[in-house]
Amino acid sequence: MSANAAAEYTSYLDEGETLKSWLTTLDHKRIAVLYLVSITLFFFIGGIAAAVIRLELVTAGGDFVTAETYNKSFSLHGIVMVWFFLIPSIPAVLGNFLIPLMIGARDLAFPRLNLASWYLYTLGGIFTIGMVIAGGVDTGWTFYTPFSTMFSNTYVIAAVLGVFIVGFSSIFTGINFIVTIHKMRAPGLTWFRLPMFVWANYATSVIMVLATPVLAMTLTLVAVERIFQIGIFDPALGGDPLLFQHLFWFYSHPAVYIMVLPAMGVASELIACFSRSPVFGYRFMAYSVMAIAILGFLVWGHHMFVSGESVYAGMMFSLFSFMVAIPSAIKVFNWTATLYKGSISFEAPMLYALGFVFLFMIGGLTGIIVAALALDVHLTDTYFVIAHFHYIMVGGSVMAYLGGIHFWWPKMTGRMYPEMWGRIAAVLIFVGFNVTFFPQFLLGYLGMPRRYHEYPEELEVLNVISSGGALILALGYLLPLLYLLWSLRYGRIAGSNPWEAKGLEWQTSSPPAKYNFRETPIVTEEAYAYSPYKV
Ligand code: HEM
Ligand SMILES: [Cu+2]
Repeated sequence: MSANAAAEYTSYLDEGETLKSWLTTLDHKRIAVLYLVSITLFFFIGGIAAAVIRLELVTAGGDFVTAETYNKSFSLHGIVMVWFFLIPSIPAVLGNFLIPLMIGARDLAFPRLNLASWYLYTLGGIFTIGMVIAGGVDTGWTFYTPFSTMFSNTYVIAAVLGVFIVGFSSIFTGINFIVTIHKMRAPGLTWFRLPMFVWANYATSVIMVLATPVLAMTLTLVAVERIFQIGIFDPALGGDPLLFQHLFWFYSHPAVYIMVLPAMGVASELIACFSRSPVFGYRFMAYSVMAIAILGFLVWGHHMFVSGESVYAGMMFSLFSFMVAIPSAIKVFNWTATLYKGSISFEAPMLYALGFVFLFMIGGLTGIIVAALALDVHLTDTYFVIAHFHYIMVGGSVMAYLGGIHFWWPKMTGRMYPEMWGRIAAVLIFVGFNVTFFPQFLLGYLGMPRRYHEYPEELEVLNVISSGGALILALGYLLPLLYLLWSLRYGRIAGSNPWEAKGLEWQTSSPPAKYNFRETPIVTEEAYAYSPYKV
Protein backbone atom coordinates (compact mmCIF):
# COMPACT_ATOMS: atom_id res chain seq x y z
CA MET A 1 0.00 0.00 0.00
CA SER A 2 1.40 3.39 -0.84
CA ALA A 3 1.69 6.00 1.90
CA ASN A 4 -1.11 7.89 0.24
CA ALA A 5 -3.52 5.00 0.26
CA ALA A 6 -2.70 4.23 3.88
CA ALA A 7 -3.51 7.81 4.83
CA GLU A 8 -6.89 7.42 3.18
CA TYR A 9 -7.91 4.66 5.57
CA THR A 10 -7.23 6.48 8.83
CA SER A 11 -10.40 7.62 10.50
CA TYR A 12 -11.29 11.30 10.57
CA LEU A 13 -10.79 11.22 14.34
CA ASP A 14 -7.13 10.30 13.91
CA GLU A 15 -6.37 13.14 11.54
CA GLY A 16 -4.67 15.14 14.27
CA GLU A 17 -5.35 15.34 17.98
CA THR A 18 -4.24 18.85 18.85
CA LEU A 19 -6.73 21.57 19.68
CA LYS A 20 -5.47 23.45 16.66
CA SER A 21 -6.23 20.56 14.35
CA TRP A 22 -9.83 20.70 15.59
CA LEU A 23 -10.24 24.46 15.53
CA THR A 24 -8.93 24.78 11.98
CA THR A 25 -10.51 21.67 10.52
CA LEU A 26 -12.47 21.86 7.29
CA ASP A 27 -13.81 18.31 7.59
CA HIS A 28 -17.61 18.32 7.90
CA LYS A 29 -17.43 15.42 10.35
CA ARG A 30 -15.09 17.24 12.70
CA ILE A 31 -17.17 20.40 12.47
CA ALA A 32 -20.17 18.28 13.41
CA VAL A 33 -18.29 17.12 16.49
CA LEU A 34 -17.41 20.74 17.38
CA TYR A 35 -21.10 21.55 17.15
CA LEU A 36 -22.02 18.50 19.21
CA VAL A 37 -19.78 19.63 22.05
CA SER A 38 -20.92 23.28 21.99
CA ILE A 39 -24.59 22.46 21.62
CA THR A 40 -24.45 20.02 24.50
CA LEU A 41 -22.93 22.75 26.65
CA PHE A 42 -25.76 25.13 25.79
CA PHE A 43 -28.37 22.43 26.37
CA PHE A 44 -27.19 22.14 29.95
CA ILE A 45 -27.04 25.93 30.42
CA GLY A 46 -30.63 26.14 29.20
CA GLY A 47 -31.44 23.22 31.47
CA ILE A 48 -30.14 24.99 34.56
CA ALA A 49 -32.41 27.95 33.78
CA ALA A 50 -35.32 25.51 33.44
CA ALA A 51 -34.47 24.04 36.83
CA VAL A 52 -34.70 27.53 38.38
CA ILE A 53 -38.14 28.00 36.79
CA ARG A 54 -39.48 24.65 37.97
CA LEU A 55 -38.05 25.11 41.47
CA GLU A 56 -39.75 28.49 41.82
CA LEU A 57 -43.05 27.01 40.69
CA VAL A 58 -43.02 24.19 43.23
CA THR A 59 -44.81 26.54 45.63
CA ALA A 60 -47.54 29.04 44.87
CA GLY A 61 -45.70 31.92 46.54
CA GLY A 62 -42.75 33.69 44.96
CA ASP A 63 -40.23 32.45 47.49
CA PHE A 64 -37.26 30.86 45.73
CA VAL A 65 -36.04 33.68 43.49
CA THR A 66 -37.18 37.27 43.01
CA ALA A 67 -39.56 38.21 40.22
CA GLU A 68 -36.63 39.79 38.34
CA THR A 69 -34.49 36.67 38.53
CA TYR A 70 -37.46 34.59 37.48
CA ASN A 71 -37.99 36.76 34.40
CA LYS A 72 -34.32 36.50 33.55
CA SER A 73 -34.42 32.73 33.99
CA PHE A 74 -37.22 32.09 31.54
CA SER A 75 -35.69 34.56 29.10
CA LEU A 76 -32.33 32.83 29.24
CA HIS A 77 -34.02 29.45 28.99
CA GLY A 78 -35.95 30.42 25.86
CA ILE A 79 -33.09 32.22 24.13
CA VAL A 80 -30.61 29.43 24.71
CA MET A 81 -32.93 26.54 23.96
CA VAL A 82 -34.34 28.03 20.77
CA TRP A 83 -31.29 29.65 19.18
CA PHE A 84 -28.34 27.89 20.68
CA PHE A 85 -29.75 24.41 20.96
CA LEU A 86 -32.82 23.50 18.93
CA ILE A 87 -32.26 25.50 15.74
CA PRO A 88 -28.72 24.20 15.22
CA SER A 89 -29.14 20.79 16.89
CA ILE A 90 -30.08 18.29 14.19
CA PRO A 91 -28.88 20.20 11.12
CA ALA A 92 -25.56 21.34 12.52
CA VAL A 93 -24.64 18.09 14.26
CA LEU A 94 -26.32 15.24 12.43
CA GLY A 95 -26.84 17.11 9.16
CA ASN A 96 -23.25 18.24 8.98
CA PHE A 97 -21.99 14.78 9.72
CA LEU A 98 -24.41 12.83 7.57
CA ILE A 99 -25.47 14.79 4.52
CA PRO A 100 -22.19 14.35 2.60
CA LEU A 101 -22.05 10.70 3.66
CA MET A 102 -25.67 10.07 2.71
CA ILE A 103 -25.25 11.53 -0.76
CA GLY A 104 -21.87 9.94 -1.40
CA ALA A 105 -19.86 13.18 -1.35
CA ARG A 106 -16.46 14.01 0.10
CA ASP A 107 -17.59 17.02 2.08
CA LEU A 108 -20.08 19.86 1.97
CA ALA A 109 -19.82 22.25 -0.97
CA PHE A 110 -18.20 25.03 1.07
CA PRO A 111 -16.04 23.61 3.88
CA ARG A 112 -14.69 27.03 4.90
CA LEU A 113 -18.16 28.48 5.13
CA ASN A 114 -19.04 25.50 7.28
CA LEU A 115 -16.24 26.24 9.72
CA ALA A 116 -17.22 29.93 9.66
CA SER A 117 -20.75 28.89 10.71
CA TRP A 118 -19.37 27.22 13.79
CA TYR A 119 -17.26 30.26 14.65
CA LEU A 120 -20.28 32.52 14.28
CA TYR A 121 -22.24 30.18 16.50
CA THR A 122 -19.48 30.38 19.09
CA LEU A 123 -19.20 34.16 18.82
CA GLY A 124 -22.96 34.54 19.25
CA GLY A 125 -22.74 32.19 22.23
CA ILE A 126 -20.02 34.32 23.81
CA PHE A 127 -22.23 37.41 23.54
CA THR A 128 -25.11 35.54 25.12
CA ILE A 129 -23.02 34.19 27.97
CA GLY A 130 -21.48 37.66 28.43
CA MET A 131 -24.98 39.08 28.64
CA VAL A 132 -25.82 36.61 31.39
CA ILE A 133 -22.67 37.41 33.34
CA ALA A 134 -23.36 41.14 32.98
CA GLY A 135 -26.78 40.66 34.55
CA GLY A 136 -29.12 38.99 32.10
CA VAL A 137 -32.14 40.04 30.09
CA ASP A 138 -35.81 39.95 31.09
CA THR A 139 -37.69 40.33 27.81
CA GLY A 140 -38.43 36.66 27.14
CA TRP A 141 -37.05 34.97 24.02
CA THR A 142 -39.57 36.97 21.97
CA PHE A 143 -38.11 40.45 22.74
CA TYR A 144 -41.55 42.07 22.44
CA THR A 145 -41.50 45.83 21.86
CA PRO A 146 -41.82 48.47 23.17
CA PHE A 147 -40.80 46.76 26.42
CA SER A 148 -37.51 45.53 24.93
CA THR A 149 -36.69 48.84 23.25
CA MET A 150 -37.88 51.48 25.73
CA PHE A 151 -38.55 50.02 29.17
CA SER A 152 -36.42 47.03 30.02
CA ASN A 153 -33.25 48.06 31.84
CA THR A 154 -31.47 44.76 31.30
CA TYR A 155 -28.88 43.75 28.68
CA VAL A 156 -31.13 43.68 25.64
CA ILE A 157 -28.52 44.80 23.11
CA ALA A 158 -26.04 42.07 24.02
CA ALA A 159 -28.76 39.43 23.91
CA VAL A 160 -30.08 40.64 20.58
CA LEU A 161 -26.55 40.82 19.17
CA GLY A 162 -25.86 37.22 20.21
CA VAL A 163 -29.00 36.05 18.43
CA PHE A 164 -28.24 38.25 15.41
CA ILE A 165 -24.82 36.65 15.01
CA VAL A 166 -25.99 33.09 15.51
CA GLY A 167 -28.59 33.77 12.80
CA PHE A 168 -25.81 34.11 10.24
CA SER A 169 -24.44 30.77 11.27
CA SER A 170 -27.80 29.29 10.41
CA ILE A 171 -27.98 31.10 7.05
CA PHE A 172 -24.51 29.79 6.13
CA THR A 173 -25.47 26.25 7.05
CA GLY A 174 -28.59 26.52 4.94
CA ILE A 175 -26.71 27.78 1.88
CA ASN A 176 -24.15 25.03 2.27
CA PHE A 177 -26.75 22.27 2.48
CA ILE A 178 -28.78 23.54 -0.46
CA VAL A 179 -25.78 23.77 -2.79
CA THR A 180 -24.41 20.43 -1.62
CA ILE A 181 -27.68 18.58 -2.12
CA HIS A 182 -28.20 20.12 -5.55
CA LYS A 183 -24.70 19.66 -6.84
CA MET A 184 -22.90 16.83 -5.12
CA ARG A 185 -25.14 13.78 -5.17
CA ALA A 186 -23.42 10.56 -6.22
CA PRO A 187 -24.18 9.17 -9.68
CA GLY A 188 -27.58 7.49 -9.69
CA LEU A 189 -28.77 9.29 -6.56
CA THR A 190 -31.78 11.04 -8.04
CA TRP A 191 -33.96 13.37 -5.95
CA PHE A 192 -36.51 10.67 -5.25
CA ARG A 193 -33.87 8.26 -4.07
CA LEU A 194 -32.63 10.64 -1.38
CA PRO A 195 -33.06 9.54 2.23
CA MET A 196 -35.87 11.42 3.98
CA PHE A 197 -33.28 12.90 6.31
CA VAL A 198 -31.72 14.71 3.35
CA TRP A 199 -35.11 15.92 2.12
CA ALA A 200 -35.95 17.21 5.57
CA ASN A 201 -32.68 19.11 5.86
CA TYR A 202 -33.17 20.50 2.39
CA ALA A 203 -36.59 21.90 3.32
CA THR A 204 -35.12 23.24 6.55
CA SER A 205 -32.30 24.94 4.69
CA VAL A 206 -34.76 26.76 2.46
CA ILE A 207 -36.40 28.19 5.59
CA MET A 208 -33.05 29.07 7.13
CA VAL A 209 -32.03 31.04 4.07
CA LEU A 210 -35.36 32.77 3.46
CA ALA A 211 -36.58 33.51 7.00
CA THR A 212 -33.49 34.19 9.07
CA PRO A 213 -32.62 37.50 7.33
CA VAL A 214 -35.99 38.83 8.48
CA LEU A 215 -35.03 38.03 12.06
CA ALA A 216 -31.68 39.77 11.60
CA MET A 217 -33.41 42.86 10.28
CA THR A 218 -35.98 42.88 13.07
CA LEU A 219 -33.35 42.59 15.77
CA THR A 220 -31.37 45.40 14.14
CA LEU A 221 -34.47 47.58 14.31
CA VAL A 222 -34.85 46.76 18.01
CA ALA A 223 -31.27 47.89 18.58
CA VAL A 224 -31.79 51.05 16.51
CA GLU A 225 -34.88 52.07 18.46
CA ARG A 226 -33.24 51.25 21.79
CA ILE A 227 -29.99 53.08 21.10
CA PHE A 228 -31.14 56.05 19.02
CA GLN A 229 -34.73 56.37 20.26
CA ILE A 230 -35.95 56.38 16.67
CA GLY A 231 -39.64 55.52 16.59
CA ILE A 232 -40.10 52.19 14.87
CA PHE A 233 -42.09 50.09 17.31
CA ASP A 234 -42.92 52.41 20.21
CA PRO A 235 -46.24 54.22 19.66
CA ALA A 236 -45.07 57.09 21.87
CA LEU A 237 -42.40 57.79 19.26
CA GLY A 238 -44.77 57.25 16.36
CA GLY A 239 -43.86 53.59 15.85
CA ASP A 240 -46.08 50.50 15.63
CA PRO A 241 -45.67 47.71 18.21
CA LEU A 242 -47.61 45.25 16.04
CA LEU A 243 -45.00 45.68 13.32
CA PHE A 244 -42.50 44.00 15.61
CA GLN A 245 -44.77 41.04 16.21
CA HIS A 246 -45.41 40.60 12.51
CA LEU A 247 -41.72 40.67 11.68
CA PHE A 248 -40.74 38.49 14.62
CA TRP A 249 -43.28 35.76 13.91
CA PHE A 250 -42.69 35.93 10.18
CA TYR A 251 -39.34 34.41 11.11
CA SER A 252 -40.27 32.55 14.26
CA HIS A 253 -43.13 30.49 13.00
CA PRO A 254 -41.06 29.12 10.08
CA ALA A 255 -38.30 28.72 12.65
CA VAL A 256 -40.39 26.21 14.55
CA TYR A 257 -40.21 24.12 11.39
CA ILE A 258 -36.44 24.56 11.36
CA MET A 259 -36.68 22.81 14.69
CA VAL A 260 -39.06 20.03 13.74
CA LEU A 261 -38.52 19.15 10.06
CA PRO A 262 -35.04 17.66 10.62
CA ALA A 263 -36.54 15.67 13.48
CA MET A 264 -39.09 14.25 11.07
CA GLY A 265 -36.23 13.23 8.81
CA VAL A 266 -34.51 11.39 11.65
CA ALA A 267 -37.75 9.62 12.57
CA SER A 268 -38.17 8.33 9.03
CA GLU A 269 -34.66 6.84 8.96
CA LEU A 270 -35.05 5.17 12.34
CA ILE A 271 -38.52 3.81 11.80
CA ALA A 272 -37.61 2.35 8.40
CA CYS A 273 -34.49 0.69 9.79
CA PHE A 274 -36.04 -0.82 12.90
CA SER A 275 -39.14 -2.06 11.15
CA ARG A 276 -37.11 -3.32 8.21
CA SER A 277 -39.44 -1.73 5.71
CA PRO A 278 -39.27 1.12 3.22
CA VAL A 279 -40.79 4.44 4.26
CA PHE A 280 -44.45 4.19 3.30
CA GLY A 281 -45.55 6.74 0.69
CA TYR A 282 -42.02 7.97 0.08
CA ARG A 283 -42.98 10.64 -2.44
CA PHE A 284 -45.75 12.01 -0.25
CA MET A 285 -43.31 12.18 2.63
CA ALA A 286 -40.99 14.29 0.49
CA TYR A 287 -43.81 16.50 -0.78
CA SER A 288 -45.06 16.91 2.79
CA VAL A 289 -41.80 18.27 4.16
CA MET A 290 -41.69 20.76 1.31
CA ALA A 291 -45.35 21.67 1.81
CA ILE A 292 -44.78 22.23 5.52
CA ALA A 293 -41.80 24.44 4.76
CA ILE A 294 -43.84 26.57 2.35
CA LEU A 295 -47.12 26.71 4.29
CA GLY A 296 -45.12 27.53 7.41
CA PHE A 297 -44.54 30.98 5.92
CA LEU A 298 -48.26 31.77 5.81
CA VAL A 299 -49.38 31.25 9.39
CA TRP A 300 -47.37 33.67 11.54
CA GLY A 301 -50.44 35.69 12.51
CA HIS A 302 -51.72 32.82 14.70
CA HIS A 303 -49.36 34.12 17.38
CA MET A 304 -51.20 37.44 17.27
CA PHE A 305 -54.87 36.50 17.52
CA VAL A 306 -55.35 38.71 20.58
CA SER A 307 -52.86 41.40 19.65
CA GLY A 308 -55.36 43.56 17.82
CA GLU A 309 -54.85 42.21 14.31
CA SER A 310 -58.09 42.32 12.31
CA VAL A 311 -60.59 39.51 12.76
CA TYR A 312 -60.40 38.75 9.05
CA ALA A 313 -56.63 38.40 9.23
CA GLY A 314 -57.16 36.15 12.25
CA MET A 315 -59.59 33.98 10.30
CA MET A 316 -57.16 33.56 7.41
CA PHE A 317 -54.27 32.75 9.70
CA SER A 318 -56.45 30.25 11.51
CA LEU A 319 -57.39 28.59 8.23
CA PHE A 320 -53.80 28.39 6.99
CA SER A 321 -52.72 26.97 10.34
CA PHE A 322 -55.24 24.16 9.94
CA MET A 323 -53.75 23.53 6.51
CA VAL A 324 -50.26 22.96 7.93
CA ALA A 325 -51.76 20.19 9.98
CA ILE A 326 -52.55 18.24 6.77
CA PRO A 327 -48.98 17.46 5.64
CA SER A 328 -48.07 16.97 9.31
CA ALA A 329 -50.79 14.37 9.63
CA ILE A 330 -49.69 12.70 6.37
CA LYS A 331 -46.32 12.18 7.98
CA VAL A 332 -47.77 10.62 11.10
CA PHE A 333 -50.01 8.30 9.06
CA ASN A 334 -47.11 7.25 6.87
CA TRP A 335 -44.83 6.47 9.80
CA THR A 336 -47.61 4.33 11.21
CA ALA A 337 -48.05 2.63 7.85
CA THR A 338 -44.29 2.02 7.69
CA LEU A 339 -44.55 0.14 10.97
CA TYR A 340 -47.52 -1.88 9.77
CA LYS A 341 -46.45 -5.50 9.18
CA GLY A 342 -42.85 -4.44 9.65
CA SER A 343 -40.38 -6.64 11.45
CA ILE A 344 -40.10 -4.30 14.40
CA SER A 345 -37.39 -4.29 17.03
CA PHE A 346 -37.07 -1.92 19.95
CA GLU A 347 -33.48 -0.78 20.19
CA ALA A 348 -32.97 2.57 21.95
CA PRO A 349 -33.06 4.70 18.76
CA MET A 350 -36.41 3.12 17.86
CA LEU A 351 -37.78 3.87 21.34
CA TYR A 352 -36.88 7.51 20.79
CA ALA A 353 -38.41 7.50 17.31
CA LEU A 354 -41.69 6.02 18.54
CA GLY A 355 -41.66 8.53 21.40
CA PHE A 356 -41.20 11.25 18.83
CA VAL A 357 -44.19 10.18 16.74
CA PHE A 358 -46.49 9.89 19.74
CA LEU A 359 -45.47 13.19 21.35
CA PHE A 360 -45.37 15.08 18.06
CA MET A 361 -48.91 13.88 17.45
CA ILE A 362 -50.09 15.32 20.78
CA GLY A 363 -48.21 18.54 20.03
CA GLY A 364 -49.73 18.79 16.57
CA LEU A 365 -53.28 18.06 17.70
CA THR A 366 -53.09 20.69 20.43
CA GLY A 367 -51.68 23.01 17.76
CA ILE A 368 -55.02 22.71 16.02
CA ILE A 369 -56.74 23.64 19.26
CA VAL A 370 -54.70 26.83 19.66
CA ALA A 371 -55.04 27.56 15.95
CA ALA A 372 -58.82 27.75 16.37
CA LEU A 373 -59.37 31.48 16.72
CA ALA A 374 -62.08 31.36 19.36
CA LEU A 375 -60.35 28.77 21.55
CA ASP A 376 -57.05 30.58 21.43
CA VAL A 377 -58.55 33.72 22.93
CA HIS A 378 -59.00 31.65 26.08
CA LEU A 379 -55.69 29.77 25.83
CA THR A 380 -53.25 32.34 24.55
CA ASP A 381 -50.39 33.22 26.92
CA THR A 382 -51.34 30.38 29.25
CA TYR A 383 -49.52 27.20 30.15
CA PHE A 384 -51.56 25.43 27.47
CA VAL A 385 -49.36 27.09 24.85
CA ILE A 386 -46.25 26.17 26.83
CA ALA A 387 -47.36 22.55 26.90
CA HIS A 388 -48.23 22.59 23.19
CA PHE A 389 -44.87 23.75 22.00
CA HIS A 390 -42.88 21.68 24.44
CA TYR A 391 -44.67 18.58 23.18
CA ILE A 392 -43.43 19.48 19.74
CA MET A 393 -40.02 20.88 20.48
CA VAL A 394 -38.94 18.72 23.41
CA GLY A 395 -41.19 15.68 23.02
CA GLY A 396 -40.65 15.86 19.28
CA SER A 397 -37.38 17.45 18.28
CA VAL A 398 -35.25 16.56 21.29
CA MET A 399 -36.47 12.96 21.25
CA ALA A 400 -35.58 12.67 17.57
CA TYR A 401 -32.22 14.35 18.13
CA LEU A 402 -31.35 11.87 20.86
CA GLY A 403 -32.65 8.97 18.77
CA GLY A 404 -30.43 10.14 15.92
CA ILE A 405 -27.40 10.57 18.17
CA HIS A 406 -27.79 6.98 19.39
CA PHE A 407 -28.44 5.59 15.92
CA TRP A 408 -25.42 7.27 14.31
CA TRP A 409 -23.16 7.18 17.39
CA PRO A 410 -21.43 4.01 16.13
CA LYS A 411 -20.83 5.75 12.79
CA MET A 412 -19.50 8.91 14.43
CA THR A 413 -17.29 7.27 17.03
CA GLY A 414 -16.77 3.69 15.87
CA ARG A 415 -18.19 2.39 19.14
CA MET A 416 -21.56 1.19 20.41
CA TYR A 417 -23.31 2.82 23.33
CA PRO A 418 -24.51 0.40 26.06
CA GLU A 419 -27.90 -0.73 24.76
CA MET A 420 -29.55 -1.40 28.12
CA TRP A 421 -28.67 2.04 29.45
CA GLY A 422 -29.85 3.53 26.20
CA ARG A 423 -33.28 1.97 26.66
CA ILE A 424 -33.48 2.96 30.32
CA ALA A 425 -32.71 6.58 29.44
CA ALA A 426 -35.24 6.61 26.60
CA VAL A 427 -38.00 5.36 28.87
CA LEU A 428 -37.02 7.72 31.68
CA ILE A 429 -37.09 10.68 29.30
CA PHE A 430 -40.46 9.67 27.87
CA VAL A 431 -42.01 9.29 31.32
CA GLY A 432 -40.33 12.38 32.76
CA PHE A 433 -41.40 14.44 29.79
CA ASN A 434 -45.07 13.52 30.06
CA VAL A 435 -45.19 14.00 33.82
CA THR A 436 -43.65 17.44 33.36
CA PHE A 437 -45.72 18.74 30.51
CA PHE A 438 -49.09 17.02 30.52
CA PRO A 439 -50.18 18.80 33.71
CA GLN A 440 -49.37 22.08 31.99
CA PHE A 441 -52.21 21.53 29.51
CA LEU A 442 -54.55 21.33 32.48
CA LEU A 443 -52.95 24.32 34.19
CA GLY A 444 -53.30 26.40 31.06
CA TYR A 445 -56.88 25.34 30.58
CA LEU A 446 -57.55 26.35 34.20
CA GLY A 447 -56.15 29.77 33.34
CA MET A 448 -52.61 29.76 34.69
CA PRO A 449 -50.74 32.45 32.71
CA ARG A 450 -47.18 31.91 31.53
CA ARG A 451 -44.27 34.07 32.72
CA TYR A 452 -45.43 34.68 36.33
CA HIS A 453 -43.43 33.57 39.33
CA GLU A 454 -46.46 33.27 41.63
CA TYR A 455 -49.82 31.62 41.10
CA PRO A 456 -53.04 30.84 43.04
CA GLU A 457 -52.73 28.05 45.59
CA GLU A 458 -55.33 25.80 44.03
CA LEU A 459 -52.90 25.23 41.13
CA GLU A 460 -50.14 23.96 43.38
CA VAL A 461 -50.71 20.22 43.06
CA LEU A 462 -50.39 20.21 39.28
CA ASN A 463 -47.30 22.41 39.49
CA VAL A 464 -45.65 20.08 42.01
CA ILE A 465 -46.32 17.13 39.69
CA SER A 466 -44.82 19.07 36.82
CA SER A 467 -41.67 19.94 38.78
CA GLY A 468 -41.35 16.33 39.93
CA GLY A 469 -41.51 15.24 36.32
CA ALA A 470 -38.80 17.74 35.47
CA LEU A 471 -36.52 16.04 37.95
CA ILE A 472 -37.06 12.66 36.26
CA LEU A 473 -36.49 14.31 32.90
CA ALA A 474 -33.25 15.89 34.07
CA LEU A 475 -31.96 12.50 35.24
CA GLY A 476 -32.99 11.05 31.91
CA TYR A 477 -30.93 13.66 30.05
CA LEU A 478 -27.89 13.20 32.26
CA LEU A 479 -27.71 9.46 31.64
CA PRO A 480 -26.82 9.60 27.92
CA LEU A 481 -24.19 12.23 28.67
CA LEU A 482 -22.53 9.78 31.05
CA TYR A 483 -22.78 6.52 29.13
CA LEU A 484 -21.98 8.07 25.75
CA LEU A 485 -18.78 9.51 27.19
CA TRP A 486 -18.08 6.13 28.77
CA SER A 487 -18.61 4.38 25.46
CA LEU A 488 -15.94 6.48 23.75
CA ARG A 489 -13.39 4.39 25.55
CA TYR A 490 -15.14 1.22 26.66
CA GLY A 491 -17.92 0.77 24.12
CA ARG A 492 -17.99 -2.31 21.89
CA ILE A 493 -16.33 -1.77 18.49
CA ALA A 494 -19.21 -1.12 16.11
CA GLY A 495 -18.12 -2.18 12.64
CA SER A 496 -19.27 -0.34 9.57
CA ASN A 497 -22.96 -1.25 9.73
CA PRO A 498 -24.13 -2.45 13.16
CA TRP A 499 -27.84 -1.96 12.40
CA GLU A 500 -27.67 -3.54 8.97
CA ALA A 501 -29.15 -0.32 7.76
CA LYS A 502 -29.51 0.90 4.20
CA GLY A 503 -28.10 4.24 3.17
CA LEU A 504 -24.69 5.20 1.84
CA GLU A 505 -23.39 6.34 5.22
CA TRP A 506 -23.35 2.70 6.33
CA GLN A 507 -21.27 1.57 3.37
CA THR A 508 -18.13 3.23 4.60
CA SER A 509 -16.05 2.45 7.67
CA SER A 510 -16.95 3.59 11.21
CA PRO A 511 -15.64 6.14 11.94
CA PRO A 512 -15.30 7.17 8.29
CA ALA A 513 -12.02 8.21 6.73
CA LYS A 514 -11.33 11.87 6.09
CA TYR A 515 -12.70 11.75 2.56
CA ASN A 516 -15.62 9.49 3.45
CA PHE A 517 -15.50 6.97 0.60
CA ARG A 518 -12.58 5.24 -1.06
CA GLU A 519 -14.29 5.80 -4.35
CA THR A 520 -17.48 7.60 -5.23
CA PRO A 521 -20.36 5.19 -4.71
CA ILE A 522 -22.79 4.56 -7.54
CA VAL A 523 -26.41 4.27 -6.52
CA THR A 524 -28.54 1.67 -8.28
CA GLU A 525 -31.49 1.17 -5.97
CA GLU A 526 -34.28 3.13 -4.34
CA ALA A 527 -33.92 4.40 -0.77
CA TYR A 528 -34.81 1.99 2.05
CA ALA A 529 -34.43 -1.25 0.09
CA TYR A 530 -34.99 -3.20 3.28
CA SER A 531 -35.84 -6.85 3.29
CA PRO A 532 -38.10 -7.92 6.15
CA TYR A 533 -35.56 -9.93 8.10
CA LYS A 534 -32.10 -9.17 9.31
CA VAL A 535 -29.57 -11.32 7.48
C1 HEM B 1 -49.91 21.26 13.40
C2 HEM B 1 -49.07 22.23 13.44
C3 HEM B 1 -49.12 23.40 14.41
C4 HEM B 1 -50.10 24.29 14.65
C5 HEM B 1 -51.47 24.31 13.98
C6 HEM B 1 -49.63 25.22 15.66
C7 HEM B 1 -50.34 26.28 16.17
C8 HEM B 1 -49.86 27.17 17.10
C9 HEM B 1 -50.54 28.34 17.56
C10 HEM B 1 -51.88 28.80 17.04
C11 HEM B 1 -49.78 28.97 18.49
C12 HEM B 1 -50.06 30.27 19.22
C13 HEM B 1 -50.82 30.05 20.44
C14 HEM B 1 -50.87 31.25 21.32
O1 HEM B 1 -49.89 32.02 21.37
O2 HEM B 1 -51.90 31.43 21.98
C15 HEM B 1 -48.62 28.18 18.63
C16 HEM B 1 -47.59 28.48 19.51
C17 HEM B 1 -46.34 27.93 19.43
N1 HEM B 1 -46.00 26.83 18.67
FE1 HEM B 1 -47.23 25.81 17.43
N2 HEM B 1 -48.38 24.88 16.00
C18 HEM B 1 -48.02 23.79 15.25
C19 HEM B 1 -46.80 23.18 15.25
C20 HEM B 1 -45.70 23.66 15.93
C21 HEM B 1 -44.37 23.17 15.75
C22 HEM B 1 -43.96 22.10 14.75
C23 HEM B 1 -43.58 23.84 16.62
C24 HEM B 1 -42.10 23.74 16.91
C25 HEM B 1 -41.24 22.90 16.47
C26 HEM B 1 -44.40 24.78 17.32
C27 HEM B 1 -43.93 25.68 18.24
C28 HEM B 1 -44.66 26.67 18.82
C29 HEM B 1 -44.12 27.66 19.70
C30 HEM B 1 -42.65 27.83 20.08
C31 HEM B 1 -45.17 28.44 20.12
C32 HEM B 1 -45.19 29.54 21.15
C33 HEM B 1 -44.41 30.70 20.90
C34 HEM B 1 -44.46 31.66 22.07
O3 HEM B 1 -45.47 32.30 22.27
O4 HEM B 1 -43.45 31.76 22.79
N3 HEM B 1 -45.70 24.63 16.89
N4 HEM B 1 -48.68 27.08 17.78
CU1 LIG C 1 -46.66 29.48 14.94
